[in-house]
Amino acid sequence: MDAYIALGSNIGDRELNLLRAVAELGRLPDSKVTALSSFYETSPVGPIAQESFYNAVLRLSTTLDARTLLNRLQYIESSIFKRIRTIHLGPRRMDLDLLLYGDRVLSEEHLEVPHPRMSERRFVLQPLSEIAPDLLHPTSGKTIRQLLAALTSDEKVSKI
Ligand code: PH2
Ligand code: MG
Ligand code: MG
Repeated sequence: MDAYIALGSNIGDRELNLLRAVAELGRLPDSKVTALSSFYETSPVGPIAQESFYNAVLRLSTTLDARTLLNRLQYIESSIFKRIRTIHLGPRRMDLDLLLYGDRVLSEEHLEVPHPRMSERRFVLQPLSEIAPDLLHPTSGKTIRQLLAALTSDEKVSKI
């Protein structure tokens, strides 16, 4: 299965954090990183004033099921990056979000794919369109390129 994962960091050495996360994702069992976007510096989105983020997206070819993969992402956040869940949408050393799991549509507790906010976020769509512009978003039926073109927000997203 091809899964797409968004990476974000706005505490510490943001570039090093992304590199480390890519390496850890590549070490997951029965999984291989098959595409990686550029790294982007992005203005923080949401209600909290915080440092700018570095964001990226990668494709993982994996035989792990979606729930197991999600647990693995959370384990990397907490064990490698010592993330403690405090402020919702607040600063973090590493945030790993499961965007898409093949063309599955899942709506379970803590496991929603496609990620419910991905279509509004330039910091997700810009890197995703770099590696998968023609991929169909399973619920809207639009391509990633089309979703990106439809955005009106003026978030800053620049390649580093
Ligand atoms: N993540 C958030 C909230 N806001 N803004 C940017 N630019 N990048 C993020 O990864 C991000 C955010 C919550 O997960
Ligand atoms: Mg997130
Ligand atoms: Mg998250």
